Amino acid sequence: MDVDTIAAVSTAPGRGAVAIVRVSGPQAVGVLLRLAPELSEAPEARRVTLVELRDPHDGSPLDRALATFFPRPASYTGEDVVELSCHGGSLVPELVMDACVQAGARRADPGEFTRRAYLRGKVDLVQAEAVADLIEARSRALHRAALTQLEQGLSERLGMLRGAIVRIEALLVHHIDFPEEDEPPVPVGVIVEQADLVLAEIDRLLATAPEGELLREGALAVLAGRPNAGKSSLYNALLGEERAIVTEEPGTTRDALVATVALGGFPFRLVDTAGLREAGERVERIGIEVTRRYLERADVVLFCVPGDSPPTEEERVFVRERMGVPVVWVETKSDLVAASTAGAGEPGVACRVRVSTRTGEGLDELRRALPGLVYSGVVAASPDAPVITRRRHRRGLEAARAEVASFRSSLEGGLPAEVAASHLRPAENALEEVVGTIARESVLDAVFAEFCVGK
Ligand SMILES: Nc1nc2c(ncn2[C@@H]2O[C@H](COP(=O)(O)OP(=O)(O)O)[C@@H](O)[C@H]2O)c(=O)[nH]1
Ligand SMILES: [Mg+2]
Repeated sequence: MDVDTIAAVSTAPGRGAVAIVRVSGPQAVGVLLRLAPELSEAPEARRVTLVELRDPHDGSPLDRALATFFPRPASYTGEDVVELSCHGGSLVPELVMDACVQAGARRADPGEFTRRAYLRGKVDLVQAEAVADLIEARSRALHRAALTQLEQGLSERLGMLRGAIVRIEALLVHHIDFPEEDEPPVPVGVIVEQADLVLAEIDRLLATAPEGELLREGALAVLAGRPNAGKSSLYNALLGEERAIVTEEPGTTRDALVATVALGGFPFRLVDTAGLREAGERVERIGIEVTRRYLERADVVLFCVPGDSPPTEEERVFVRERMGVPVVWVETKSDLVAASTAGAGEPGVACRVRVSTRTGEGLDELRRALPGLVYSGVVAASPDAPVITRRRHRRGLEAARAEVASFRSSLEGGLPAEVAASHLRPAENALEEVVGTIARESVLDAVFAEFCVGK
């Protein structure tokens, strides 16, 4: 195969003690030998070797680095890989990169190392995506789901499903090819039963998709409540930094602020909004409109009511109107008043928490309560069970499900076995495309586009 050799800085840019330049391809060792003329041959495999890196053109010194050679196929990409651990910062890694290019390597595209790993069968497509998730993960929950995918938990499950469909095809053969065979065909009822088992398993996986996709995106948690209720203070406290402006003047937060934060180990997109009330001023009115739009999409609402002033009728109506979305009644400024029962027993309230951003009271309780309100299914499921975290997976499973369902109804409806069976191959293909056993270029482009350079 005629492949070029690629190189990239695999560590994050910026100041850092060490940076790793990764080189992969048939010329990986050649590139190293041109950068480290003191070496006369490839260094020992998978052993760290101290080398002086020099500019391939004029021999001027670039850095002292540690070189590790991973011969194919036992490397990340399945090709010859050389990793150079050089000094970090903005200059040295770039100088080493330039030298690699002079020595014959090409700068890698985003995700190209993992794409090569996929093309050489080192990982399947679901595992490749898990690598991206692992890098992106900011919560332990996504971290865990990604690790399960990396360990092929999801791929194995999809493979088992495909195997079950192939077995159904085999059962049908008796109906199609050998009508005169001595062996009696398997009764239609038995085949339908098998199809039902496949459908049930697909449904079990699909049921994890809503929460699984939230694991990657973060559940939308919207802070709402009257102006001055303490929303922005709570937003800052949950983020652990001063992002929203806190003032004594009502109506300061006019735009919505959104930040991703892990709460109780699960990812949330926390939204601070303008206060809810009929506003006179135009800018504030727009802010309130924005708030309403966020509320419509919210996965959970943190409804803030200051403990030192009783809830109004409008506020109680507001909570009742949040049908289908869990509402946390957050009694704010708990340092100002003794415990109250406001919000208790209020219809629509999923739980009540008293918080104070002054004393920190209730903040941990709130953090712990939130995941259970949004991620209850995933929390309840065994932690290592595979979870559908991507639209791509869901679409593939839905396509497979539709085909198996058509197969089942055709067979039951008395259509000829070969007509019914025509749905099985597309079902298998849909599953294979998720795992990446078969892949269209456009699918690969979409999967690897979200990677960073060097992965
Ligand atoms: N005592 C006390 N005051 C608070 C607390 N949280 C917020 N405040 C004050 O309440 C006022 C309004 O807070 P802010 O977060 O801007 O409310 P928002 O309009 O709902 O965003 C500010 O003066 C805050 O200092 C709290 O927990 N205890
Ligand atoms: Mg505010």
